[in-house]
Amino acid sequence: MWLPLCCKRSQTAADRRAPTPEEHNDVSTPAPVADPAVHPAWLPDAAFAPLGSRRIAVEIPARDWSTLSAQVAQTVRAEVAAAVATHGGAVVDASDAPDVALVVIAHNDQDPEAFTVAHGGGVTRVTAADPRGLLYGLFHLVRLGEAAFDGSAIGEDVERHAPATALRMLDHWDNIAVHPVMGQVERGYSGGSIFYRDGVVREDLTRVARYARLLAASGINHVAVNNVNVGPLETRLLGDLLPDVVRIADVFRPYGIQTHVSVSWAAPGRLGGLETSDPFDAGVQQWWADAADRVWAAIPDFGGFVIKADSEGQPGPFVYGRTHADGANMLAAAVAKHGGLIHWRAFVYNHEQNWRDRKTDRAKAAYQHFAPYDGTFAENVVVQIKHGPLDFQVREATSPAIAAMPNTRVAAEFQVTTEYLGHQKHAVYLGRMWSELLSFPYWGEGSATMADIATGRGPGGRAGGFAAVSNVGDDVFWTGHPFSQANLYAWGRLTWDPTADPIAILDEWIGLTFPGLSAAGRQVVHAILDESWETYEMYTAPLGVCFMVYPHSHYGPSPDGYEYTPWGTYHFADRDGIGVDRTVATGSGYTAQYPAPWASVYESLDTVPDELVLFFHHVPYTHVLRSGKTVIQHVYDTHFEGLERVEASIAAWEAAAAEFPADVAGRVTERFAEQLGSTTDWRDIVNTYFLRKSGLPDEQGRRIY
Ligand code: GCW
Repeated sequence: MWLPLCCKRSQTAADRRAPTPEEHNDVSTPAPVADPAVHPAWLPDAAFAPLGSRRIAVEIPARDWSTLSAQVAQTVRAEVAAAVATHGGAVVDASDAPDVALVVIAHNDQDPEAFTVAHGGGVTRVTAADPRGLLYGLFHLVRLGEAAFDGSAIGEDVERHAPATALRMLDHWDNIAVHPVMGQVERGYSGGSIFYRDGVVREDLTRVARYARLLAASGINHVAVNNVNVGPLETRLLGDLLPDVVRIADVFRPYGIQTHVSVSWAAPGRLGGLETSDPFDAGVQQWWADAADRVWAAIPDFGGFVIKADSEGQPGPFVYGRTHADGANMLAAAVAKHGGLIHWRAFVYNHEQNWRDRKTDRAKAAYQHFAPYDGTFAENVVVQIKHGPLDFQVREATSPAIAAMPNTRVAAEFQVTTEYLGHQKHAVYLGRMWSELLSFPYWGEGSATMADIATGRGPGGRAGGFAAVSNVGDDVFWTGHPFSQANLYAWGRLTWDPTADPIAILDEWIGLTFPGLSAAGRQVVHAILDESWETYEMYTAPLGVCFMVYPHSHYGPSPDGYEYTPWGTYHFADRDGIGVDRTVATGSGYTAQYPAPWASVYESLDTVPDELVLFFHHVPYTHVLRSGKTVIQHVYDTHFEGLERVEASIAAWEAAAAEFPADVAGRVTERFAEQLGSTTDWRDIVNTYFLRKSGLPDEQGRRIY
């Protein structure tokens, strides 16, 4: 019998047989049941109405599918069955005049996630070589709505859709044990964890199943389920808690998602009682090989390990005088025979710096630690590098390390959770920011972009993919601020197609999530979010200066918050000027880490883009930007305008709120009240700080304290 997927405890090799035709026709996969207590996000029932009112044929031949593909096939059938049951359509045979045909056919398409669409003779036809592609094709139809069936969005010519990369990942920083400082979810602003509660893995993983469905509908196919800061309890996910990982993987698999676990470099000691973690020690190597064997025996399609080593107190190979390549390659050898991946994070820097030391520049760290080892990492190591050299700031330069490793698989890492961007209390849409970063041409106009490098279209042709920290928790809206769902959605969509228009993605999200909304209502959400990243930048740290936040919480304005701490991020403001001199000529020399033309573009004050001027240079407050304004006047103007923009958003929201479901309206209104107070603090504290430091008044004589 084909057990309901949620009840299957583990996969064995025997499970990898092809399902029988009866099993294929079985729709006992639990249909996605609406839970009124949880917001449906971009998959409300109404989104399925155009599809679900059609006559739909699903043809998936019985074949020797992997367990993953076989279960996704079941999901496609279950989704279709649920949609037609709700919206009055029917599941029909291919010969019985369907309106929609979802077909797995022998294809020479090499990509199991690709699909094609075409519309002709009144039939919308989706084909794929593998059920996984068919699932993405199905969600493509859902996104298009009516336009998928009337010939307007899908034409007669066969159109192929395929993801830019096979590695489209979300990393959870969820802790099993509630961390005394970081809580259940590190940098989580959406309640508790959907996986864990108070020291145990949840019995009921229904939320995880719903999450898996949302992720599949946005394009995500890999999830790491625990924090990269791995505590003693979380280390046990490789040991006695492995059955819990099996349960989680079982819930993700039907939606084509592979599960990864973050591991601790100290695991051989913590779990195996070994006295060393030296990667050159045969006992350590054996311990990891055994651990990998155990994990893959339990979860044959397990994705691999994520590791944060020698970073912010996490142990790593440095203690043994070994390099990150030594460490990563040892783990890679342990998982290679299982087809596993090692995501080795490049977030390595000295967090015990002395603020008096003006030579050490944290921005240089990732490049210094990793670039020299380019070409020495094993084929199944993905070096995961944050998009900027610091830490997910609202504005920082792109990481030069990403472009420095053509012979290494590099994944670009982003943050969907808004650690430095308002904690999902502020309405901030990140699609436009990510899109700008992803399209950054590392060797100048028209050259390979960050997205090209990550997807294997860069100089060395190696694909590492995309990873981002999730913003989801057990909150009824998933993301605290209901509008922060747009970020999760956009992340998935951009990993599938990093060249997609982020504003079109925003509109797509609005249309799916608020199906009954008038055009005016949709326009209000659009207007609030459209340039909200720029707005947030306006009222927070100016011109790429970074980190003017309260230490630890990273929320709210504290201009000197990090200035005299060991974390190594400074702005050096004095009475004359501000900014970090990262030039070769007079500063830390960081600009030399970039290829041409950026090394010289950033080096010179004449060519550095305004928005990054304080990231690269220390300048007087009277320095005239390319915009024609002085730095000081830019600071004042943007901070006044930033708050005005938020006030305008609030006014627009208040006029439209009644059109939204009461729960959404209530939450958004509450968040705006917080955002208004916080933005006012930002404006006044940053302006006052600059006025007091510089003594230079605002040209417009506005009130500064
Ligand atoms: O952004 C910083 C966060 C830490 C986080 C770290 C990382 C998981 O403040 O909370 O730790 O980055 O990326 O590892």
